[in-house]
Amino acid sequence: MFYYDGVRLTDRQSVIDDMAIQAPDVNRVVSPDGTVDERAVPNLSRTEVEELYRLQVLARTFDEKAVRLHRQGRIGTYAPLAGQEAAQVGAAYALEAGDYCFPTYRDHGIYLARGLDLEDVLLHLHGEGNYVDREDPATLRTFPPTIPIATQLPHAVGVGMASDYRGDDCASLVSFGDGATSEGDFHEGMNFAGVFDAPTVFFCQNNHWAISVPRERQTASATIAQKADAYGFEGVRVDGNDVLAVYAAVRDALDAAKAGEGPRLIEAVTYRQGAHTTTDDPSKYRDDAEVEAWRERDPVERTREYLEDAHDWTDDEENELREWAEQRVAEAVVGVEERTGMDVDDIFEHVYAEATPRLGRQRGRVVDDPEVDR
Ligand SMILES: Cc1ncc(C[n+]2csc(CCOP(=O)(O)OP(=O)(O)O)c2C)c(N)n1
Ligand SMILES: [Mg+2]
Repeated sequence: MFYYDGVRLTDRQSVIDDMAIQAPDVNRVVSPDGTVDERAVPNLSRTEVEELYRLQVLARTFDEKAVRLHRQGRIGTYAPLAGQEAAQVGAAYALEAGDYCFPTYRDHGIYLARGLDLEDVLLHLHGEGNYVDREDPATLRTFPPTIPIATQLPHAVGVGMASDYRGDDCASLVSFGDGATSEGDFHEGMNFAGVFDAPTVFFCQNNHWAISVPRERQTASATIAQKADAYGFEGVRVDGNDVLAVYAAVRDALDAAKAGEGPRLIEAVTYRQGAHTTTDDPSKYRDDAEVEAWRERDPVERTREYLEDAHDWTDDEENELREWAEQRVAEAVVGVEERTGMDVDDIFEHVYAEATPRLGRQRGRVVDDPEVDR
């Protein structure tokens, strides 16, 4: 059992509130119990809803494989996305090709939904490539994942403002976590966006943890969405495990941004089912009961049940999809492992346009070192 300031972590009010099926301030289309708010269902065809499900299954399958690959020493440290599939896929699916997207280290689902090849995502985890190497970055409009927390927010606002000045009909979407809201860059980005009416959607995946720091130690605000008030624009809360609700909220915010209505903050209430990364052990700081309670609200399951009820999704279609996902992931692993790999001195690339003297000296030492396995 884990306590913070005498409060048992599983009894935390915000976690209980966020789990409440009828929490009044959380927008939902499909409730955890399967009830559908028909008025809120976005206008998507069966094929499109199927695509939202297919991408979540692919993300989950990829995620499970990546954790195993790390355990076998075949990739570097990995940040699992399990539990956040609906948030990531729903948000990325709402983007149009011309929009810009700024994901983080946990957003593998955003990359997949944005159309990146699985191999490109895996390549980065191999220590090679930066997600966009094999694509034309100008057409992809999706940036490499940011690891320094919140630094991507001012970038996304800058890109939004630039698009606005140029009169381009597009918006930028920036993804970040609950922990990122404590960073200066969060406030600077939000402030600029509010003052300059940037067409930027701030998409916060509140997964209730920032490594071992629980949500209520992150901020004394009742919600993350309400932080938008201070910057003069709207903040909304959405059930992050409800893919249709996430899609609808992000689509609405992007449309408003493109119509000149300025920025919006979306708090997607979700949960990090796994470890922070494959080098973290969450059993040291959180109760299994909390994890179990959120597993019962699994986003992938919820979408499948909705597809069955609303679109007669069959067992055969389900089995076919699962096999397809397993095969796609297996092929990507083979494809990446067959590559010859990178040269050790490549690690000195991509920091500065021209190496600084110190970096040059370091590179020289590595290149000359007979111990380095090239
Ligand atoms: C500027 C900065 N400070 C600290 C860290 C170390 N760090 C890595 S992940 C993380 C927690 C981030 O939590 P959150 O924003 O909620 O995202 P999540 O990992 O839950 O997706 C921290 C503090 C970092 N990467 N960058
Ligand atoms: Mg978090």
